[in-house]
Amino acid sequence: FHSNARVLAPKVVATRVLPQHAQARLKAQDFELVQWPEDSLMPRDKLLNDVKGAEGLLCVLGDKVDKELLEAAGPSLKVVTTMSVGYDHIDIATAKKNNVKVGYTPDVLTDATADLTVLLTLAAARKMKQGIRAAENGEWREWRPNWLCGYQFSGKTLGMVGMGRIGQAVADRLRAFGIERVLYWGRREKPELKGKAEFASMDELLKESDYVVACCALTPETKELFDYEAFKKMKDTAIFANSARGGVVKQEDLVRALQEDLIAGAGLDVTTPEPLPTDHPLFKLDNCVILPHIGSATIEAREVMGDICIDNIAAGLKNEKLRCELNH
Ligand code: 8YV
Repeated sequence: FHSNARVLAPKVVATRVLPQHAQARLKAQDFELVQWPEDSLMPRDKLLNDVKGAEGLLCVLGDKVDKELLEAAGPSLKVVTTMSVGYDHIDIATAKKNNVKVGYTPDVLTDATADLTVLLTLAAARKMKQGIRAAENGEWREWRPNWLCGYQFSGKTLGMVGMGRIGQAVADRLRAFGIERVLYWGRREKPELKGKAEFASMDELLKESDYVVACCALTPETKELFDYEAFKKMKDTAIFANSARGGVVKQEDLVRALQEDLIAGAGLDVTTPEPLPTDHPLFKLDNCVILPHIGSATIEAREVMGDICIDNIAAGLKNEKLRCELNH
């Protein structure tokens, strides 16, 4: 018996090519896969068009999953998954209203992101940008006792803004480097951290920390939290690192703070916008190290992130609970 009523394979739009193994898995799924084949942002017009009638959408940070996009997809859309732990680019309220499940990739990128945050903090504290430049530019002369001296971690206070999975992993790593006291500020005090870290007001944290590290989600409460006033409260020997979102910093104020030596240095994996134009004043500052949003960029993390996205889509299409579902 041959039925003409064979159910069509569900349409799934993927805005990026996934890491190798995940990509092979994705292709082997029983989807009608519409995938942007290039290593670049899927043009918005194309995405708005291709998403029509899709049941699943696999996206990344650069794709704005707003009301317009969710509505362009129409009522067929069952699941959106982002290949990230952050979901500030997704209109969660509209997704919820339209009964669209939202998946993300927590935990598996914690180590990679925490490692990179330590690297940034250390790079800023030890003047790595000036050091590399000096070594390459012929400024490296005889050994000089006062040349390129930075700061160490031993005995110092770390202030974590955001003490979730990544924040805690950063604090654990920096304790091993000798950090003596950890203050944190976040949505709520965490009883499980008692004895390891102290919940503090933002003011106290800024004033007392030698290292201030942002690992928080971008929300209305954290938007531009680091403005001129905040930098002014910090020690002039303080190092600031941000691997969260560029939006938690009022960037022109950070430029001023670094120019005026209100703080000693900054290490950023995230900026506004991304990519940051190469003529941006932050690039001209010796005391600012910038990386191109590579917190989760390890082979290990990215493969699992891809895997989770595929599992999220497959479950969502079957109306099942996602492997990593955002509870909204
Ligand atoms: C992602 C990130 O690689 O997970 C996040 O929130 O910022 C990075 O790990 C990036 O957002 C691309 O989706």
